[in-house]
Amino acid sequence: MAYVYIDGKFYDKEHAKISVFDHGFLYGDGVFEGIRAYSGMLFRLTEHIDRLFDSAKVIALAPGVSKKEMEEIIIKTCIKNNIRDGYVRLIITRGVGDLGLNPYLCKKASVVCIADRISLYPQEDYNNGLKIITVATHRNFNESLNPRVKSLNYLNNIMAKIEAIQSGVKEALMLNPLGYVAECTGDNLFIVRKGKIYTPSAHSGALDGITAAAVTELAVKRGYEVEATLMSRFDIWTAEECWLTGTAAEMIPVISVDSRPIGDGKVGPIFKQLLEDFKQLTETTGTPIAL
Ligand code: PXG
Repeated sequence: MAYVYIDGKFYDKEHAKISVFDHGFLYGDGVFEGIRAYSGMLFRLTEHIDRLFDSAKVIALAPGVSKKEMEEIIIKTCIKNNIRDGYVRLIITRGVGDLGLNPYLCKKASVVCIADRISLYPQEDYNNGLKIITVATHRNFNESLNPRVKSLNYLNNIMAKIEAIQSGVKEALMLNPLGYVAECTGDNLFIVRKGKIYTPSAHSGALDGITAAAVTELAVKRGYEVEATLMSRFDIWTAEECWLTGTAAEMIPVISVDSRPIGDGKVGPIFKQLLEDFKQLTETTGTPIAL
């Protein structure tokens, strides 16, 4: 039986419900995080809680709990669900309000925590690599809904995902409004060009990926130069390697972008090396699931 935390109480899965008047449901007004547990430890928990609170701050949403309390909520939910390896979905919604946009009429934010399992792609995609395409749906302007906000309004990414799937591939490369490379629908992107590693810079229209930061640290430790920069599709098409990072997808190789094989069209050596380092990191570091 799975138990879901909602505003201070646990409910079994069937009874875990939020009001239809919650602005998270009515308007996508809220923020979320996805966190992984490996071997009884929550990977980069502080970073996820910090990002959640930053997202909330940007949309002027008071979480109603402290960061310390949020950490306890996550750990308690994992314990309640016997999670040692799994996935935590943490949500703050604007809360119940009127049938009108005004968030100031919502009395209190709601906090929801789900601890479950997640698997985005079959193992063969991790072994052989993904083929992806650029889609026509761009990431939002930073000045509208900044893609650094992990908000409950994911339609921008869902529209891109629909385009990819309708074209027969599983993931979409998204550009920013100026045509520079931003990210994929739920993952950050890396390439290797002439032995150096590149990823789109902070203002390119991507989420500040926590997995991406970890992989960057690992690459630097291995002696690679990693540059966060403006990237165009030229850089990707002519790269030797490409891969995606994300909490849900972890690290997944990309072997073709817009029908151009990346490098020799096979999973590359730098990816394989960093994947081993990443597995080691996730198995040996993190916040223990214990109170
Ligand atoms: N970009 C976007 C748009 C994301 O949503 C990432 C990059 C990777 O960030 P992290 O910090 O996780 O390395 C994300 C995160 C899902 C799912 O259900 C997606 C994410 C996280 C958890 C679950 O597809 N994306």
